[in-house]
Amino acid sequence: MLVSMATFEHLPVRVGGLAEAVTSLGESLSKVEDVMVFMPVHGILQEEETQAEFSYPPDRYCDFRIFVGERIYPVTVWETERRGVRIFLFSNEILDHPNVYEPREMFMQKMVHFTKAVPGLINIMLKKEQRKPDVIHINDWHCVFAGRLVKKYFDIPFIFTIHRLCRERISVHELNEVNLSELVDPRYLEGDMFNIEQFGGHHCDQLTTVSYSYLNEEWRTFFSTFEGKTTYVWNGTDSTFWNPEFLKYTEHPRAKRRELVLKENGLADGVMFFNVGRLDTEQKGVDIMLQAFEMIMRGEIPGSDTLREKMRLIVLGSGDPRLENETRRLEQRFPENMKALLTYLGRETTREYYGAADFCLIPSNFEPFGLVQLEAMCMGCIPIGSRVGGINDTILDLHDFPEECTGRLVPPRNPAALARAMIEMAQISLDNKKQVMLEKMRHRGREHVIKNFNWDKAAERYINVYQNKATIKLPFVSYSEPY
Ligand code: NHF
Repeated sequence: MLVSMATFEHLPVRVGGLAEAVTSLGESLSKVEDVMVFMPVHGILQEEETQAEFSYPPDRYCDFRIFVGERIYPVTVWETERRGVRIFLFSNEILDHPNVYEPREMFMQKMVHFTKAVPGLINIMLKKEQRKPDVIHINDWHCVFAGRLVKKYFDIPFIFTIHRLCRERISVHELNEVNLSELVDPRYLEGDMFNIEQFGGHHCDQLTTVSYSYLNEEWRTFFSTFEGKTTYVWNGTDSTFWNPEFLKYTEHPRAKRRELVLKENGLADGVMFFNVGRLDTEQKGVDIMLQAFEMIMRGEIPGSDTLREKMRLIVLGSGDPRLENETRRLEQRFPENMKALLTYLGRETTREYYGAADFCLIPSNFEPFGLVQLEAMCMGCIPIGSRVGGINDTILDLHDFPEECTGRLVPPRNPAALARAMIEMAQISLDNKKQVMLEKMRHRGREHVIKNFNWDKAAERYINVYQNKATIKLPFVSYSEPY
């Protein structure tokens, strides 16, 4: 089968988890199928990272023109390769813009150019290679219109994966302006606007999202409309990279590594909690975590008066300036307990933190899948996460599954509940009699991820989706499906 994947992110272009997901999936699919990726070039052609990631220099695959509004734009498609995947990078004055999603006006233009350029490439591919993709796998709403046109003009099945619902709408006027009125379908209009994900859901052959719980949570609001052609495919993670064997202090026991890492950050040894990722309120719930930590430090949570001295929190990531300020404020208030690293330190350094911390906090308000909990479990760092989306599907909770547990789940948007779980886990970690139990939990976490959440498994399931063999039946239940 020739699988084509359309996306706005693929390493080295990385804004969020989408890049990791598409890159890793492509790589795993390419072990069994022919895979090509279509992406706007986002101005990365000359960059060092591109040269390291892709075979270089790329070949000029083709040139053609597209009509947008009253203008004709040239498009060049560059072809390169990464670990068995053919990568097609679309370039012109709009598609070269280095920002992926901003500003909105530029991003919308990029989407329009990409929509028109993808069928342009397939047309040329038909002539050059006498073949066309057997499926087009669309990742997130930005590529939906390209999927629709490819299906319409080349009769290629269109698979739509929602990595995160964005509920983005576009006006009929905007589409008319760029001569895409053929996409306007009165059935999906809400006034003058239409919802692009709804449109994608209606036109695709198969609709997927990235976890069972997210599908369940958004069933009523979105997915139920597409019952019968909808399913979920879990993401995976690369357990060969997220591996304690590669740690700088790998020969030391975990407690020693923690002591060293805390010392590097100017903190004395204690119970170490770690949070990594984008500082964001809407999805990632970082504000909830900061509130929970403050409640503990103020002694407001049962048990915290005796334990607060020992609590350590390291926050690694940047984002919303208000949250950055709030994180700094707490750090200044509790300098012996907290360290804020408001930056991105790269995967290798992040791995050192997972390899040293006792617990990883994932306080998301919603999370379609989430990769942090998998990375943490791979590194023996016990996750404490919200009972939502992929976090709920991947962590086996201490109280729900006493024999099989890999972490702790707490209700979302609830700082007191998170704080109580942190105290509970800190008490366990300080109890000598419970060390063996914690060790087992760390070990099981890594095994659980390796077995159930790897990209080869995801690729296998996507192939079933491409062949129309995977849908799930109602009714839903409120807990995860068995693995
Ligand atoms: O892991 C890749 C990622 C997910 O939960 C994540 C998200 C965006 O919000 O599928 O996409």
